[in-house]
Amino acid sequence: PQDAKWKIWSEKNVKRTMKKRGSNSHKGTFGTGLLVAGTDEMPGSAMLAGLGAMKIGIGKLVIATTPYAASIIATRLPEATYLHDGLNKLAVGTFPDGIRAMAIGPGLTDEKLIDQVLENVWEKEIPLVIDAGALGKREFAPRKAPIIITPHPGEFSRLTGLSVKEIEANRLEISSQFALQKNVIVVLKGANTVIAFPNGTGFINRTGNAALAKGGSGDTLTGMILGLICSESDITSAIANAVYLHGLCADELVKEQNERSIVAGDITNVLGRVMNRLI
Ligand code: NPW
Ligand code: AMP
Ligand code: MG
Repeated sequence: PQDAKWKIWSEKNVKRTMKKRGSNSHKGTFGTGLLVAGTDEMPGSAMLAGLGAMKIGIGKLVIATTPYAASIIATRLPEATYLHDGLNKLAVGTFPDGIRAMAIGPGLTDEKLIDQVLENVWEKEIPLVIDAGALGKREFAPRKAPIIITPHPGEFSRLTGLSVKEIEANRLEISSQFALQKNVIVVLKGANTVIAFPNGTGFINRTGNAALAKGGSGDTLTGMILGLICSESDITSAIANAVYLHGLCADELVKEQNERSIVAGDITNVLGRVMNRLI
């Protein structure tokens, strides 16, 4: 990028900002995250996000989802705990204790309930990741704790009213303007994912490839972002590292398999291997 306010997030940055866990650390050190995701029709979205959060190092994870989705997810992710009918419970204000960060959206469809949940968490001082089904057009009222939105260009088009073509032609400027105007952190996905901060600065990510152009990749990323903002102290590098590692896993996977055959669930299978090279 020509502009000094934009920086490419590099391997060097990852190595500088991600550290080994302290030998005296315990699960409480790495925080409890709340993932609000998944429906009976899309249980996999919550499973993929859950795997992302847990395999990147979160301490504990609560998944608010339907009982049916929970029963499926728990077979692959018994390490998480579940808030049955979580969307309904959170909508009436029942909120689990000790939550350090929250992500909402993958696989969700009930806009009315989502809006109620968002209203209830708006005053809570925890970082909030908003993705997929929770990315409806909204005002983004002032909030003390950070808001991170993770749209793909189609979702960003719905949020901004601009066409996908306009967005793709001007990714840096448009995401940066939105971040500044709404005071949110924008993760505009797609090849060369852009991370724009409300202070006008931003990062560009160079990892990742077309193997990620498949259902569930974004859900996995949302979980990875939740996992790192919960377990790392600096939110800026936590978001950038999650995006970097998500792409790096895909770059690792294409060494062994054709990009067509890679599925979103493969991403977290190699996450531990790629992190071992960096941390
Ligand atoms: P097109 O098709 O290119 O003309 P939607 P979604 C447009 C859940 N999932 N990247 C595109 O236009 C998610 O979590 C569950 C992507 C189309 O009009 C959500 O809750 C899975 N799209 C829900 O499904 C696996 C682009 O945007 C629209 C684009 C819907 O999410 C799959 C697509 O967006 C999925 O993750 C771009 N670069 N550019 C599961 N296994 O449970 C333009 N578009 O309608 O929000 O659909 O992203 O699939
Ligand atoms: P979603 O559309 O929400 O499932 O998110 C897709 C994820 O895959 C995002 O993290 C994108 O950045 C990533 N992705 C999709 N296509 C590509 C591509 N061609 N190159 C790099 N990353 C991609
Ligand atoms: Mg998505």
